[in-house]
Amino acid sequence: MEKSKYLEGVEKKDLFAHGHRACGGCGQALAARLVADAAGENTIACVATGCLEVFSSPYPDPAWRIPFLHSLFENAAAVASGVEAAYKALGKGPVNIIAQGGDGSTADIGFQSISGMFERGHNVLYVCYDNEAYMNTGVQRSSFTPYGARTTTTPMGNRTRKKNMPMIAADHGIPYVATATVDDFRDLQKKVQKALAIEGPKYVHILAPCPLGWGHHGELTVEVCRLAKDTGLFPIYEIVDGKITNVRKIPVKVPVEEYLKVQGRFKHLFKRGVPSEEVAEIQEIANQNIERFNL
Ligand SMILES: Cc1ncc(C[n+]2csc(CCOP(=O)(O)OP(=O)(O)O)c2C)c(N)n1
Ligand SMILES: [Mg+2]
Repeated sequence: MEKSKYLEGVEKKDLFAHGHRACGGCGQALAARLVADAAGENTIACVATGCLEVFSSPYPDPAWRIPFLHSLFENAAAVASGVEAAYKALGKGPVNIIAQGGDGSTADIGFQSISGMFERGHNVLYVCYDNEAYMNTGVQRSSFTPYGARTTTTPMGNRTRKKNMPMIAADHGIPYVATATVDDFRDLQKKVQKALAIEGPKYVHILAPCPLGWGHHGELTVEVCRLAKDTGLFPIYEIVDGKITNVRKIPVKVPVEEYLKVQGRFKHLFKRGVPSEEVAEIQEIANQNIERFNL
């Protein structure tokens, strides 16, 4: 393939480089880059349909500098399982295999192929980029959409609570599960490397704010992550061999209002600045997390 003009000057170590079409401030683009660079060159990315695949793979300027396989919306984990089995059968490797998908892919349509991959014990890391809705097709609700959030299919605010995927993953008995956000590069990359060093199926769940779908300014993506953690709405922890460990303690607890008010998707919860009763419900969710994980 002819080298694109966009590739001039790209250093070899940028394994997810420029040449992608993500929106400014896209949490998922940042996360994908951090994951690729943490994993290193000896890595194969198996990516489900979704924003990441669409903005990172257009010919002739793909952002990936590692082998990249685009699967369907529902089967990144099944494809990654096949790649791992093929490497084993051919006696090749070792190689890092990272299945990657959005929240819709992970929580909903790809759920059974992830469960199968965990249950069969494939040596694959699954990374979920959680932007809490189906962004690629126009911000429809997924089962990771939080309570109260407005999406195009929940115009009055989502009525259900977010599915707890890290716990569901851990309950498969897999050796490593972790949560991370894109405001703490070092923590995220350490978790990817730790996961890849462990034999068997691993799951890393990354909160990846979407300025378009969440209605925050792109430059606030990192701040939004910090607020998600400091309110207790997105707990940071690892589960190693079934035991919750390395829980990030909240330095100063922040009321959920601070998190909700910077995002357009929660604007309807404040009538003339006054919080509605849904805000109290969301605070209750945060309080339950604080208690459950001892944040
Ligand atoms: C079987 C099937 N149904 C629907 C679609 C359309 N589709 C493509 S991507 C997508 C949403 C992706 O959402 P998510 O996994 O959260 O990723 P995001 O775009 O938010 O990063 C949908 C509904 C599809 N490609 N295949
Ligand atoms: Mg999504």
